[in-house]
Order: sequence, then structure tokens, then C-alpha cells
Amino acid sequence: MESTLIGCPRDCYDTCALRVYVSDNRITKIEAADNWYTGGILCPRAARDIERVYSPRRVLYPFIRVNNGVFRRIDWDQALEILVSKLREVLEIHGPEKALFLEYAGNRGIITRYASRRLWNFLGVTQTDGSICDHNGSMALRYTYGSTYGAFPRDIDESKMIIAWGFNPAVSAIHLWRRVLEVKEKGGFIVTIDVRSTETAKQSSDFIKVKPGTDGYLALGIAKYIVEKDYVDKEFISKYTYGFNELVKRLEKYDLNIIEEITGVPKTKIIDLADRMHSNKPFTILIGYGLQRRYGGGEIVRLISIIPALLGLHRAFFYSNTDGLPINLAEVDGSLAWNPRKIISMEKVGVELANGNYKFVYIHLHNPVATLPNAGKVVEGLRRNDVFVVVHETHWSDTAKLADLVLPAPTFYEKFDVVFSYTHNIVYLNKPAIDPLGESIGEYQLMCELTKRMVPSKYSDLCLEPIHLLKVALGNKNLDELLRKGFIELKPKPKSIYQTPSGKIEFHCSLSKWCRELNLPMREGIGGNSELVLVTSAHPLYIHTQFEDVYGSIKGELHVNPDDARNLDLSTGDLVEVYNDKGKVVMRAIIDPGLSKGVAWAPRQALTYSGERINILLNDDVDKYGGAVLNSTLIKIRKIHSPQEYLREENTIFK
Ligand SMILES: Nc1nc2c(c(=O)[nH]1)N[C@H]1C(S)=C(S)[C@@H](COP(=O)(O)OP(=O)(O)OC[C@H]3O[C@@H](n4cnc5c(=O)[nH]c(N)nc54)[C@H](O)[C@@H]3O)O[C@H]1N2
Ligand SMILES: Nc1nc2c(c(=O)[nH]1)N[C@H]1C(S)=C(S)[C@@H](COP(=O)(O)OP(=O)(O)OC[C@H]3O[C@@H](n4cnc5c(=O)[nH]c(N)nc54)[C@H](O)[C@@H]3O)O[C@H]1N2
Ligand code: SF4
Ligand SMILES: [Mo]
Repeated sequence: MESTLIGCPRDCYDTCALRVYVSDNRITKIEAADNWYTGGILCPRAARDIERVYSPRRVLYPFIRVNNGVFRRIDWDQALEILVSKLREVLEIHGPEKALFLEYAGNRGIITRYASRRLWNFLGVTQTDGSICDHNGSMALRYTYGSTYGAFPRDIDESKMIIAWGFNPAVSAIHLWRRVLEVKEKGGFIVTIDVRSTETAKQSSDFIKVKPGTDGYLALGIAKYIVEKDYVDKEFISKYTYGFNELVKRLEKYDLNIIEEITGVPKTKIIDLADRMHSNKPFTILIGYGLQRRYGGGEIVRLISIIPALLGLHRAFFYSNTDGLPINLAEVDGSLAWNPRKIISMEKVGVELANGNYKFVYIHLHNPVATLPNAGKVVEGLRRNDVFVVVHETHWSDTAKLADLVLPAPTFYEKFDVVFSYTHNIVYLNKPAIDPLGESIGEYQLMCELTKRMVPSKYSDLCLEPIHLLKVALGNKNLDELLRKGFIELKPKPKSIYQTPSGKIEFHCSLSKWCRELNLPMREGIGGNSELVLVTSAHPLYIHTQFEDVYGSIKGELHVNPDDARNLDLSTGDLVEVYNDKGKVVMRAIIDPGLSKGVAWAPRQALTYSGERINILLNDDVDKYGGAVLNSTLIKIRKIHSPQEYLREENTIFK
């Protein structure tokens, strides 16, 4: 049977190669390709992707909202006419700042995501800083190392010890985790550091449970012990680092007994971990994104990342490797040529929309109604009568349902693209396996249609042939190989080069004044005022809000520690009100001994029994490093004694 190789462009660490079988222009089977990274292993999303592609929830035609909640099918000419006239009107009467372009990583293809930004950059509309996911940690690594890249998968294979720190790869990066388990089989030592006993923790050699937001102190404790024991590689320090003396001075302020008290990690465990790092070189620290989505998150990543350097290892961490590959995206997305005029924080989109700051909003590759913090404000803002909302979607997402104009998009099986990874160095060429379903049109093609209608022809370089943009992104040689073979392995940048102002690893910033002090990470108020810290993280079946059409809704289950449950008189299965200053939702309690006292956990974007996403409660503040603090959300819980009204609605909510 004929098959096509497709790189999965979802926002996922693994960027797998999928073998897609097609008969009569219909996908009949999807297998995981057996290359060195994907290794023939299919994840739960790809395993049921055929159902998602042919789901009844696909958007197949353009639709316009006629009155509250009711959509009418229209044709593309009408849709484009409406879109162009609304956008023109806002640009001319109110100016580009009053138009907001919202996108994220529903599809990370170079053409789909990056090239389709060109028009919006050219028009100068307001955009976000894209800071929801990994921003705090990425900024921290840029300040410290000059860029975010660290160990690539083949470096991880060579490690004698691996530390998964605030990272749950057994769920969020199953193919990367498979390699870690291979290191373990060869005798390597695997440690997980988390606020709860995760799937990753359970499969590790050791688990260190830490109080939320205190990992920076744990890193300082390890660093202090390494310095005191004289484990430091002095030659490496003098050749490759800047600010070691300032760091030592800072460490003098701490004592392992205090660190034990702050972090909840016994002193003996801190010492054992530091000793093991010293005697198990090379090791790799896998730094997760979950741990930095909190107050102090940037500083936490910064402090963790310098531990390997003290022991003489170049970039012996993994965080995000995009910066380490020779791909030129800034020229593809037009951000070099045409700067957006106004950038807002992604965390503040809800408040900005609800305040009526925009007259026109264009959304694609993103489901902000469900995925942004303070999500009640996003809903309120998009429902305003004075804003026109356009959503270009593959599926009827929460956000599409609130739009004025909904446009159909093809899935990645239905369009040409090139996909790279933030973990490994393989790049895939995606030729469409099937024709676009219904009347769906790709993001870049749609951008070109808009360009033709809106922009004078002297700017014809806005809409260039995709192949030309790929040449810009990858260079002629790499692109030729990619076109010939269908995939290519790029050469990662050298690990011993540091792109900081000093050219060295900066323990102490040489340039930015504000980070000279290396301020301490903030501590969460754990258990104070009967509040709990709410942590939400990735679920094995879904990718954010996608795959609810296949696996059912992400159920609103709230995990609580047995001690907290006792105090609140809760048993597993009880319905509870979960609330804070942003709102109130109803969830089902699950008593979970894997959690620390004072910490509650729910899957990301859980759909609650009251019909809202848990994201209406999430903290929309911004960390000092500019990113999200979703996991610094405080909640209160109250048992519901008469749950009948919610149970009656259960079938309508979780349909
Ligand atoms: N199956 C699946 N895979 C995915 C995704 C998905 O939705 N589903 N999403 C993808 C995306 S976009 C992302 S960003 C990644 C996210 O995947 P990860 O990087 O693994 O991040 P999270 O799942 O947010 O959280 C990881 C862990 O951080 C822990 N944590 C939270 N706060 C703290 C803390 O203060 N200290 C410590 N030590 N640990 C803490 C949480 O308990 C959690 O177990 O996964 C990607 N992969
Ligand atoms: N509670 C909680 N919320 C979180 C997080 C958390 O840890 N906890 N993590 C945050 C993080 S790390 C992230 S990365 C964000 C993710 O936030 P989003 O990027 O908003 O996540 P998705 O729900 O995957 O939304 C992507 C949308 O793109 C659509 N889509 C997929 N492919 C295509 C395509 O080819 N074309 C078009 N036009 N549309 C497509 C999908 O149908 C989907 O509706 O969520 C954030 N929200
Ligand atoms: S969602 Fe992630 S694990 Fe699944 S196929 Fe895509 S890249 Fe691979
Ligand atoms: Mo993310």
C-alpha cells in the first residue's frame, strides 16, 4: 500500500515521523516510522488520529454567526469579502493597534505557523509575546548561556545519570523518555524531582519530592555542597564562566538545614544527589516547562542550569533545542522586515480583550478560550459586541464556537509543510497525504488570498512561493537534501560556544542590570489561609485541548493530598467547589497520596462539572522573566453537600 512520511507538527517534544497509508484519498492507517528517534512507537494521539481527522467536529466550510450561537454556511468569496472589509475598516478607522492577531502552536510547521505571520507583521497589528509555555526558562538560559539549546538526544544516550527536574516525560515526551529508560537499563541512575509522584517518578531510580516553587533553593543547596566539597572544575570555571566569585559569595548566605526546611527535601538527599552528580559524569538535567510556569520560574531554571557548569560540563541540560539548529525563522515570518507595533503579554490577553481594547481579532493554531489563564476574561472579551472575531480552525474548538466568522483549515495530513523539533535535530518534509477536507484552505494560502485583496502589489514579496521561504529558512544545501530524502538531520551548534556578552556562561549577568543580583526565587504560600497551590500539567491522551472528540472531555478531577482531604472532609468522588478571586468551578475530588500537603493537581485545561475550563481560575500574572505563572495559582475548596444539580448536568457537559 502507498504510504507517505509525515512529521508530526503538534506542540510536543517528540516531533515524530509518522507513516501514513492512504487508499482512495482516505487515510486508512497511521504507523510510527521506525527511525532512530520515533522508534516505531505510536503515542495515544497519533494512534487515534484518523478519528480526529474525520471527526464530525471538523470545520469543513466557512461559517458566519447569524445570531447568538447559530452559524450559517457561506462560501469562501463571501467569507473573504466580510473578513477583508472588517479588517480594512478597523485598520482605517481605528489603526492597526486595534486589531489583534492571536496564534500559538496548534501546528508548528514552518509554512503553517511561521510564514503565515508575514501579513500580520507587515500590517503592524497587535500581537502577543508568545510567553505562555517556556518563556521564563528560555529567557533565563539566554541570559546565562546566550541561547536555550543544550543536550540533544544522542548526548542524553551517553549520560551516566539523568535528572528529570519538574518534567514529566513519561507523559509529555514519551519518545525522549524511552531513551532515558534505555540509559537506566544500561545501569544509569535516573532521578525525578517533582512536587508530586508522577509517572516519571514511579519509573525512576529515585524520587525527590520538593515543595512547589522552592527548586531554586534546592539548586543553591546542591551548588553550595559542590563548592564546599571542592568538586568544582576550576579550569573549566576560569575558561568558560563569568561571575563565579559572586556566586560563591551568594552561596555563603545559605545553610543546608535552612534549605531542607524551605524545600522539604532532607539534607541527606541533597548531599546524595550532589555526590552522585560529581561521580556520574557526564549527566544530563532535563528541565521541564511545568516547573518554570510560576513566580521565580526564570530564576529557578537559571540556578538549576548552572550546576553542570560547576562540575565542568558544557550545557549538560535539556530544555528547548530550537536555538541550537541552523534554521532562520525571523526572515520567514517577516519579523525582521516589519516589526509588529504593539506586543502584549499572552497572560494578559483575557484582561485586554475584556477591557475592549480591540475591534478585530484573528485567531489560528490556538484555543485561547480554553488554554489561557483568567480564561473567563477571554470569553467575556470575545463575546463583546464591539469586536469582530475570526477563527481559522481544523475543529470546532471552544474558541471557534465564540467567533463571528469561522474558516476551515486542513490538518497537517492535508497540506505541504516542513517541520522541525525543539528536542531533536531531524527535519521533515510533509507532502500532503490526502486532499484538504471539505473546503479547507491552508493558513499560508489564506494569508496570500488576504494579501492579494488588501496590500498594494508593490509589496508582492509578502506572499512568496513556499519553496523560496524554505530556502531562506534552511539554506540551499539542506533544502536540496530535504527535498530529495523527505527528511534531514541538521548539525546542532557546538555546546561549548556561549552567545552571552562575555562569551562565557554567566553565573552573574554582565549585561542586564536587573539580573545582576540573582534575586531569590519566591516561595509559594503553602497551606496558608486554607489555600492550596494548584498545579496543572500534561495528560497522556490529549495534546492541550485536542482529542476530546476522540477520548471524551478532559474530566474535571481535582487531586488532593489525604491530609488536606481529611481537613476538608473529602472522600474520592465528592463534588467540590474550587474557587479563588477569579471565579468558581465544580470538580470531583480524587484523594491522591502522591501529592504533598497543600498542593492540588488537575490535568491541564480540565473541563469542570460546572461547564467551564479550569483555566478560569489560573493566575494571569507575569514572572520577572516575562513568562506565565500558571502553577502559582492559589485555590480554596469547599465540599458540595447536595450535588444533584451538577450530576443532572453531567451528560450535557461531558458529551
Ligand atoms: N501528552 C501530552 N504531551 C505533551 C503536551 C500535552 O498536552 N500532552 N503538551 C506539550 C507542551 S506544549 C508542553 S509545554 C510540555 C509540558 O510538559 P512538561 O515539560 O513535562 O511540563 P508539565 O506537564 O507542565 O509539568 C511537568 C511537571 O512539573 C511539575 N511541577 C510543577 N510545579 C513544580 C515545581 O515547583 N517544582 C517541581 N520540581 N516540579 C513542578 C508538575 O507536577 C509536572 O509533573 O508537554 C508537551 N507534551
Ligand atoms: N491549565 C493549564 N493551561 C495551560 C497550560 C498548563 O500547563 N495548564 N499550558 C500552556 C501551554 S504550555 C501551552 S503550549 C498552551 C497551548 O495552548 P493552545 O496552543 O491554545 O493549545 P491547543 O488546545 O492545542 O490549541 C491549538 C488549536 O489549534 C488547532 N489546530 C491544530 N492544527 C491546526 C492547523 O493545522 N491549522 C489550524 N488553523 N488550527 C489547527 C486545534 O484544533 C486547537 O484548537 O496551553 C497553555 N495552557
Ligand atoms: S503528538 Fe507527540 S508523541 Fe504523538 S506523534 Fe505527535 S510528536 Fe509524536
Ligand atoms: Mo507548551
